[in-house]
Amino acid sequence: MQGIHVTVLCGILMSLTGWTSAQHRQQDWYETTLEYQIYPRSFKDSDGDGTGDIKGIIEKLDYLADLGVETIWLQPFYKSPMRDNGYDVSDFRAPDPMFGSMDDVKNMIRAIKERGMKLVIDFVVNHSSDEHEWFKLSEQGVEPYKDYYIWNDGKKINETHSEVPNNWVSIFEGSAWTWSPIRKQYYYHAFAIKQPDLNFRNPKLREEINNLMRFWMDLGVDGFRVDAAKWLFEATHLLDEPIRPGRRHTWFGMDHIYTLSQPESFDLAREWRMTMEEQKKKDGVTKLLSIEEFGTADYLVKYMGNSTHPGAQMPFNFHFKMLTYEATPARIAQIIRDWQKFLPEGGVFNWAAESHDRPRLPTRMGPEAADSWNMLQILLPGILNVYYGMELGMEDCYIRPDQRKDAIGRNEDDPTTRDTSRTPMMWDDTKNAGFSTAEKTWLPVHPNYFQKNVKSQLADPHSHLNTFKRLVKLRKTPIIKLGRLDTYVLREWVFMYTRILENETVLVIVNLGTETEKICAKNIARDLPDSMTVHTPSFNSRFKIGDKVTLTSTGGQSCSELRPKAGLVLTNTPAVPEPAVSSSAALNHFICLIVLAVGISILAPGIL
Ligand SMILES: *[C@@H]1O[C@H](CO)[C@@H](O)[C@H](O)[C@H]1NC(C)=O
Ligand SMILES: *[C@@H]1O[C@H](CO)[C@@H](O)[C@H](O)[C@H]1NC(C)=O
Ligand SMILES: *[C@@H]1O[C@H](CO)[C@@H](O)[C@H](O)[C@H]1NC(C)=O
Ligand SMILES: CC(=O)N[C@H]1CO[C@H](CO)[C@@H](O)[C@@H]1O
Ligand SMILES: [Ca+2]
Ligand SMILES: [Ca+2]
Repeated sequence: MQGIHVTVLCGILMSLTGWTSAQHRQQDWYETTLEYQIYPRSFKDSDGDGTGDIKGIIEKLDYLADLGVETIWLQPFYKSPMRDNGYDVSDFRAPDPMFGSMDDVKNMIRAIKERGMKLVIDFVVNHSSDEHEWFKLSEQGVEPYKDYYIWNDGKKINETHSEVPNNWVSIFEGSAWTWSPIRKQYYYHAFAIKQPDLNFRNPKLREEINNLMRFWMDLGVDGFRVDAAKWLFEATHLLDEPIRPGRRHTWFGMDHIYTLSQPESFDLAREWRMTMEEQKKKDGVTKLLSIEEFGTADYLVKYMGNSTHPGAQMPFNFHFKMLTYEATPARIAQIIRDWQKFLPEGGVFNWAAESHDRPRLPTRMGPEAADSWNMLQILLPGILNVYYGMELGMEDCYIRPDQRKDAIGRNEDDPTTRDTSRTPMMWDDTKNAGFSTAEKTWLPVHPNYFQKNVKSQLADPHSHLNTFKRLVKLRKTPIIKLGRLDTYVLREWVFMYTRILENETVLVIVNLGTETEKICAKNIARDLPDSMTVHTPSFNSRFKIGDKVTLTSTGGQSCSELRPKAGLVLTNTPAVPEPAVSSSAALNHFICLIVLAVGISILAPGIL
């Protein structure tokens, strides 16, 4: 703990004085942060009701700190009637009792800070629940709430009747307009009837949302993640949306040119960032704005703004999440190069290969590829988002229709449910994987928990978890934080990249195919040495830490071979690297302590 405090103090000191290391630009905390995504229902149940909660998260913070997590992203925990898994918020300023009390939230924030970690929370402001106070007051026409939502008279048919304003449909059910008998107008809802959309064209509502951000930042929250930002604005002209030729008048049959991805959402991102920059002036800590919208890199970077008008530092990069075992190294290299090409100056990369909306990596790629994909992600530059359980190689779990909770795929004709990747975290081999003492958990625990759990993997030096931790340690060294990145397609199914800083090289090489492959890396990256040392092998690679790997077949040597789905992290440092604390980090610490001591003696001479 002491070390953490010194680091935190030094971080503050360095950012206050603008002091940077002689060699490298000082990076802000978010630029390389390892963010761990917690789905609160599924992480840890503290009270035995079968559902994860805030106290459960507090219990497991030491585990996360030990894992090397720097930022926690907590998915919705707000008060909600839970018609859409908590994405229908009835109070944006309080947790749902299912998850705990406001005191629990405050304790959690304090406990996160004590461990030197940051907290980012989900911000679900496309709509509220119709049970939210704002909606009830809006329905009654009470100011300032009157225009917090999108109201419309509809098309008048005769004296007593009107019909919906246009052909817009909701993704969940029928028309996107629902009649309020109280207000005698229609309100717009892109999702369920119980999820009226907020009106971001109303300055009063926008200020209300800015205040909401201030409320959470004052409590210690370090950032917000805004999911599905393409839903934030709708065109004001209310023209009908085109139905695609030969398709039906349903959400999936239409082109959503007026209800999705309106350009105003970029302005809104900049407005939110301004609110967050104001807060930074108060406490000196940069806040992280993360915006999710599916799109190509050139489109998503628009959310980042520019140096005078900054926007979201993290427009969520979805591209790895969509890949399956069919994704070729050429495709992976292209994703990385697109981001390299479009990233604005001063912008940072972000990566995420799993989420609560997609099947987990080992399910999409094959369980043998778990370590390889962790190598691939963890050693890239920028922000990395890790979905809980990824460190264990957790797989999707079959969920029978009678067990489903997701609003999508709840009925039997619709096989798509996202519940399969939302099952409880697996802590040990006791009942319910140590997640809960309940008879029945909210979703079933994956039956493989007796093998794949934190406790057993911590005890096994070759487990996914220990490999993950080793990679995370390497991630925190200067070469991964600052080194240059070059990607290569070595063979049709072998992907590799190098990270180079001064005279040091890290080579990540993964075989994503189904055959054993020769890895003659020097053929395409000529500056590489003839052979390198294994820093981290995947569990299925047959290599050990410290082994030599030959990368060329010149001079009577023969290139090493890599098994299907196996991966290696290689270095050019001869001895087995000890990435824990580099000497320059130790020196920084030392200088900081001196500066700190001098600072204290100047500010408070009485103490020393
Ligand atoms: C108005 O239109 C509605 C719906 O078509 C119809 O049921 C109703 O009888 C009409 N009322 C009058 C006064 O014409
Ligand atoms: C930065 O973005 C703002 C807002 O879009 C724009 O007005 C301004 O011209 C941009 N500045 C530069 C240097 O591109
Ligand atoms: C890199 O240079 C440093 C300083 O000259 C030296 O100590 C170190 O051994 C070199 N490392 C490699 C991998 O060559
Ligand atoms: C920006 C925002 O709040 N988007 C939300 C819109 O609604 C869907 C469905 O509830 C959520 O998943 C998004 O987070
Ligand atoms: Ca609980
Ligand atoms: Ca909207």
